[in-house]
Amino acid sequence: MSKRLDTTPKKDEFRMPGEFEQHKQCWMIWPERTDNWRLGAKLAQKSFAEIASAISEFEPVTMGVSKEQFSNARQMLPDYIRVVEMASNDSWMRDVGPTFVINDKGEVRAVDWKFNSWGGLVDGLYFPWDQDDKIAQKVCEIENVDTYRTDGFILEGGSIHVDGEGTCIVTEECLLSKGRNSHLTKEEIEEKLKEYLNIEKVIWIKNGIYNDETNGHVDNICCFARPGEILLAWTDDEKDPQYNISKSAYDLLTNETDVKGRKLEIHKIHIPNPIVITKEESEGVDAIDGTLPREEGDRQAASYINFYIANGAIIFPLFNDEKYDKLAEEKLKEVFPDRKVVGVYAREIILGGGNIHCITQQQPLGKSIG
Ligand code: KQY
Repeated sequence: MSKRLDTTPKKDEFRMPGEFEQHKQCWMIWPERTDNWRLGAKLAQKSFAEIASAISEFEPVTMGVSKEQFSNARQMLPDYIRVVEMASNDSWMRDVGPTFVINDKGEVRAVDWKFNSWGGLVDGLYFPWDQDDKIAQKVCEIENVDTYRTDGFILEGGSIHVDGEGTCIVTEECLLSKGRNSHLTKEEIEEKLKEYLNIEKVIWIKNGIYNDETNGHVDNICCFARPGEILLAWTDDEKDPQYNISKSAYDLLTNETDVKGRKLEIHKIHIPNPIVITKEESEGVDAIDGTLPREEGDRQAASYINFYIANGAIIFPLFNDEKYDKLAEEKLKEVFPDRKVVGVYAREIILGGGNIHCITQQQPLGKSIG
């Protein structure tokens, strides 16, 4: 049985592990909404199936699927991927799923953040979001994991990255956005992160990737490879609007230390050449009031940082970019010499507003019941 707890992970000595620590499994949600995914979501489903299959070479994958899509998903996914019926509003497990925390005994619990579609009625991406806000609890019911619910504090999993040793990175653009916790000061938000992730230091970079519809989630611009080491999305093109954003993050991170006093080693990964929505792609998306439109010519927030760290592997997005796909792969191999680096073509995912990290959520290997 999964219980709601009224303490906090910090009080109970549970911490969020780094993504590079060992996993029990990966969670995903099947895409189907036709106002976000073009051509009835068929192409996105194929991409999600490819990503799930790539991850399942390294750790078990569970896919949440609506009752309408259950049979289709079941036949599109290999047998060894577990498929469970789960209502949702879309398919961003990183943001709507639980943030798992562990303690020194290997017990696993989870934080169930309140979710409001990346900005609620201020600048949220679709309405309603009531089913998405129940996903974390549903996952934890299936896994018999007790949860900390943060009513009164809104957060998505893609807006935080931790090193598992007490340091967290976030962007001001996202965590201080009007549509999330505008009733709280920056210091109060920092206190919430400290309580629920059991960290002691928050590093605030200013912005995320240019034009990122999540108000600049950190998981698209930088992440920890391991404690003390960071990967940062970069461009050498000073005319690109991404240049000043990445330069400002680089300067800030270069002068920062983590909670243990270590200087951060920063690895730059160049973004792909600009990716824009074509006329055909735009016309394939249903227009619905209340959902962010997908318009021809819109630049996508494409970045290779949006990869998933699986047990023994890195699953990263490819964009068919002749130069930068290869460079990203080489850099990832250099930074993660002990992991297999696997690229999966992910244009369909970026057209929906995110990438591989945004559609996955790791569950740490602990000794949770069930
Ligand atoms: O990138 C993400 N973490 C989520 C993007 C949501 C896009 C909704 N259309």
